[in-house]
Amino acid sequence: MKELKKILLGCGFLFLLVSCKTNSDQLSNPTPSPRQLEWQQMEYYAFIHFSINSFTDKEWGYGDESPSMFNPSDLDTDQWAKTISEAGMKGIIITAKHHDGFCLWPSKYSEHSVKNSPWKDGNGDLVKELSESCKKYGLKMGVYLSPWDRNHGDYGSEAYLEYYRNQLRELLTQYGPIFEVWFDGANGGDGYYGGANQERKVDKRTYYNWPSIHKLVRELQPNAVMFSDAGPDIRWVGNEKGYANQTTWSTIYLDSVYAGMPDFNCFSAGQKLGTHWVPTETDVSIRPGWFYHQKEDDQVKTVDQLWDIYCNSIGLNSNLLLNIPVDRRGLIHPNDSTNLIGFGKRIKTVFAKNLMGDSYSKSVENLTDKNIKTYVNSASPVELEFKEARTANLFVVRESIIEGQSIESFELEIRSKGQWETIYSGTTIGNKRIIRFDRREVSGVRFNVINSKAAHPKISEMGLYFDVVAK
Ligand code: FUL
Ligand code: CA
Repeated sequence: MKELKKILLGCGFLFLLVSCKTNSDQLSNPTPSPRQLEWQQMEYYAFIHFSINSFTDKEWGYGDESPSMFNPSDLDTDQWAKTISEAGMKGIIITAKHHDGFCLWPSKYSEHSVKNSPWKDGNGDLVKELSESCKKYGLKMGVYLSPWDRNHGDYGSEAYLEYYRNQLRELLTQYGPIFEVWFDGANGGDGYYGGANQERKVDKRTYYNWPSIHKLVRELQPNAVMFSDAGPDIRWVGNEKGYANQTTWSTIYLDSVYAGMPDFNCFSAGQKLGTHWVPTETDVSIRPGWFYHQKEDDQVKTVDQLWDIYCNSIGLNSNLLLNIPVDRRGLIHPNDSTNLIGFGKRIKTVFAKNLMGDSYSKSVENLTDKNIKTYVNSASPVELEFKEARTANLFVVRESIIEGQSIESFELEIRSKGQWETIYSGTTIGNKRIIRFDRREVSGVRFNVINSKAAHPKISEMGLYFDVVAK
């Protein structure tokens, strides 16, 4: 209740802030940085939660687990990378250290790591193996390094921050290019803390000295984007279910940035006149938990469920970070890989052919060239007619986000059997909007922008597709 009150108060405050700033900021038009733009085009990549929790059947380790428990029998990061690339994903973010503090690489600053585990007689480096597999399969690699550490005795003091930054330095200098650094905001308080077994609360806003951490990442990996509840580069979508907000602005008002902000709920839709470009990322697990639990072997999300998530995350101006809990052998379980590969095939099949390619309209070239730099100005409706009707049930539209995000409401009309009909009214678009509709014979498409920030919003791509599996 107290939490809810805090969130409501926070939202109220933000509302005030937004209404106060509306007039003065009317002309602000934030645009993505090159690193954000590159990240946004990745759209879909994997999260891997794998650590001691995979062996203790826990979601959050207390921090007192012995490294001897980490003992995967058949760990094979090539199997992960191969499956993930077959599923159509573009990268992998690994939990290099989760809240329990166990490190998947032999950090020279800690004994609580793979170097004291039976795996490879303590000579293994999982982050290194993964970076090599990613390279082999053309995937990018990202790292999750939990700010909260329930193992470390210094957690809560200045000395721990030095430790945290040292670890970050190792991860960002020893394993090649890193595309994303993931700062989790979770902090439950109690833990082992080097044997103290205490509750340690920190002020999430001030304790970590976020500016020093952001500076370090920029210095060591200038192309990496940083995720937290509110940025600086990417923000949390606000839930772990896989569904972005129907209205999703990539722009937000931002006064301070730190992982674990209590008012993150205010950020899920973003703000039309926001002053910073901080798009959302949707994180969700293919199973109920983030870590592997045998009892969830029959609860792996189906291809249909994953497809629904895809359309409601990537299709709502967000990127999709899909978690795969690697099992105790150190492999992606067959139930997960079957659905992942099936899902990859579904995506490939649906988007194999843009059915707008042969329209009469001259503008179609810029809309179907798969190049986000070319666009049409949508001051008047964008209307396309086809020589012959074709069966379709899915429509895609993209704004030229290089120029910012502008459209705040639109209508989609379809001509079927000679009749125009408005089949969808929506709000924001941004990087991509996917609209599914019941299959019909389509002989024309008309896209009307109703309201927009710019007088001439730019549409960079449009597509009409047929998903044979859907109705
Ligand atoms: C949360 C964590 O507490 C979960 O364990 C998981 O890592 C998820 C992605 O983020 O905040
Ligand atoms: Ca284009």
